[in-house]
Amino acid sequence: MIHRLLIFSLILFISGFDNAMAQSGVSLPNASASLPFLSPRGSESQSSTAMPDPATGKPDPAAQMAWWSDARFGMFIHWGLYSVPAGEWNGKTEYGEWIRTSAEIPLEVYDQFRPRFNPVQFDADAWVRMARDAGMKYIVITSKHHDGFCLFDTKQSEFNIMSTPFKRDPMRELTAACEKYGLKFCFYYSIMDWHHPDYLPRRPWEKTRSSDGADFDRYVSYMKAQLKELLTNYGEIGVLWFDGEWESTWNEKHGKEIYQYVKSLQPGILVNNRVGAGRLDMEGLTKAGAFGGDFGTPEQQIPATGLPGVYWETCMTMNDHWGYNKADKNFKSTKEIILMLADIASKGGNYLLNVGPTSEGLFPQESRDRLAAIGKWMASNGESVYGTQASPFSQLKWGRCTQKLTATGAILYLHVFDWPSDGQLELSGVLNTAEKAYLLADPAKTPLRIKRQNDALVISLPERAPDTINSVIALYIQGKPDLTDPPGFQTVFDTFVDSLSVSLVSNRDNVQIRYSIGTKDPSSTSPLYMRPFTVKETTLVSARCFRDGKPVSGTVRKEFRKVAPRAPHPVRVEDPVRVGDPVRVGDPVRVGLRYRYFEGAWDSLPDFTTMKPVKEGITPGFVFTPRNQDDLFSFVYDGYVQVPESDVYIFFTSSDDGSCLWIDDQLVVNNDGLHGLTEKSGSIALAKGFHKIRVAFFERTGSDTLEVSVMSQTKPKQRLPAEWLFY
Ligand code: H79
Repeated sequence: MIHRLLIFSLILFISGFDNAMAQSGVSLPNASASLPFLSPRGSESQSSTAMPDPATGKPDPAAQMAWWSDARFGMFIHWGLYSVPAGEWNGKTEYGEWIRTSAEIPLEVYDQFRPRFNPVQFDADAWVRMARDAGMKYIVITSKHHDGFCLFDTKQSEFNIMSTPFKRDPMRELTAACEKYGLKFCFYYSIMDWHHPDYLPRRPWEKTRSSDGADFDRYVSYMKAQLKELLTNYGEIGVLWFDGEWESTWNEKHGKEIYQYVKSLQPGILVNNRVGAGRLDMEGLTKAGAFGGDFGTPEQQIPATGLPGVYWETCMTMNDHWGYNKADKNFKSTKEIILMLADIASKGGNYLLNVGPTSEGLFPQESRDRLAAIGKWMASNGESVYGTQASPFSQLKWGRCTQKLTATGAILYLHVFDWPSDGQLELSGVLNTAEKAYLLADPAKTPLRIKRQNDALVISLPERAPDTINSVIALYIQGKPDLTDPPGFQTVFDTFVDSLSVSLVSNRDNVQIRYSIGTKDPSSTSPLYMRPFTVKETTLVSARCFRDGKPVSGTVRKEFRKVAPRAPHPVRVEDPVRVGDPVRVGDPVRVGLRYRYFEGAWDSLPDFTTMKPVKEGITPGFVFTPRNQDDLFSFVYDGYVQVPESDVYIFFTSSDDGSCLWIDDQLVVNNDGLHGLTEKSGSIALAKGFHKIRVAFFERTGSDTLEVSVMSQTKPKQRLPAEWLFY
């Protein structure tokens, strides 16, 4: 966790926190792009056949990934028995593909959806055409979701599409249509299975469903038999997309075995990281050292930056459900989706966008509308998405960039989200000679005027943007991109109490950093940055890279604000205090914290004020004792934290599931919600002495962790010491 945080902080500080998305009126998870020149592969490997490495005889991974990486855009389809209730059960309309478990529907009752699944309107040809017309290059469909229902003709279980009134194998029809339209056909397959008698564990609420005689090894054999069917009966499959791997019965050994098995059946196939057991929650990447398949799978989120050396694909719903939900009209706009696609491509990733068809076999109208609109954009601008690499710039004020290397230089695709009002598009930090530029949406490729202004290329644009969402300019440059990002501030804190040490760094060799105080751009005579300097008042610092006395990058600016610390509480102690020592002066505070322990099923932290705890008492720190059960509980810790000096403190909680931290009744860390191990942080200025602290944590199911850490300018990040805690 610590390493990850450091790397992420570094990337964030290098790239700054410019939020171009906010300016464009759309909020995307984050705005910065990737580090230069480190995308997984060169654009030269366009071949879709994986040639074995002549030295090792093993297939070359970059060549195997080539079709997928070039594709950039695919369709996810969630379709199954859950499409019949369409999200509704017992008057509630909040469900999706998880309905069997979320609404606690017994096996026999759920089985009643089978005679009602008859998608007579299903038209494989029309589905694949809608994907193709949207510009999507592959389709990943649920061959079996967590409910265990198989959407294909399997001999391994009765619980499949052939035992519905439909009696057709939609997978066979989709295979044919994908072949016809040139899309790669791919299968989603859930490891977790709430139907198969040998799958373990049972759902906690399935009290009457015995697990006597269940044999997980036999379940793995069942999986293999089904995977064999999927990989022999439907031609060439692009990807096997596993999911539902997080329960305790699945381990890395299973993952490696299944991965090898799948590859033995189709050597060219790609397998996502969820085949293993090392996924880091919804960020979707694999823990260091764990087995991670061929690519990472962020779910419902876009990484803040590119991930050099890592193949990844963000999967995302168009509304708030994967499976069809008739009540969910909360669809993302076409604009949001197009900007996300550009954002993802600029970070070197793929976008797998979901459709949840109805049980009649139709795509919801809202999805059809969006697919058609995206397709219109892709028809003019697809060149800036397919086969591109991550942006070479860390950030661009007006949008995003993707690139393709050519024999003589590169094409930079400038995705302009915010059309400049003065018609001048500035691209800072580019030393290459520009060859030409034109709008991708202009079939005549009318050249745009380009002029040089120090380190920047300035392109003159027509008054009106050709596209209201994202107009793309193809800019041809000579030679390998010679680009310089503005310097980055390495200082973690942007507020301080007394003084702050400010440090700068450039990711480019052979440049000098010059800085100035205030908004004026640093010039060749501004102070040369040699070592960290100290600010004692609120200060705006501007910095820029120079070479041979000439600016070679744009300017970065950051304000460091002096803030007043919150006054301490009138609690005094005599030094030295050791854990367990009673405190003798002032209010009667002692080392430790008060805790309250609750039981219940929550998706986020409830308001505990009116709730009666199951237990309460004193604890030395943030531990889960005493408790009665491993799941469905909550702890609230209250007391004082004694900070050693007046300073700005960053507090962190790392928890699975949700947690929040308050200091002096102010919410500092919001890490709430149902999630795997996730770290969040927040800062607050505190005067030396005692401050109220409260930490609340809840655990639904699965593994449980709560770690509370702290750092200040003078103290590196550490677990919040027990010696600082009092009640
Ligand atoms: O098929 C769709 C969803 O039904 C499925 N994945 C997408 C593609 C999905 N299953 N579960 N979830 C989404 C959310 C589950 C999250 C959690 Fe966990 C499971 C929280 C704790 C256990 C995964 C593993 C995230 C953290 C650890």
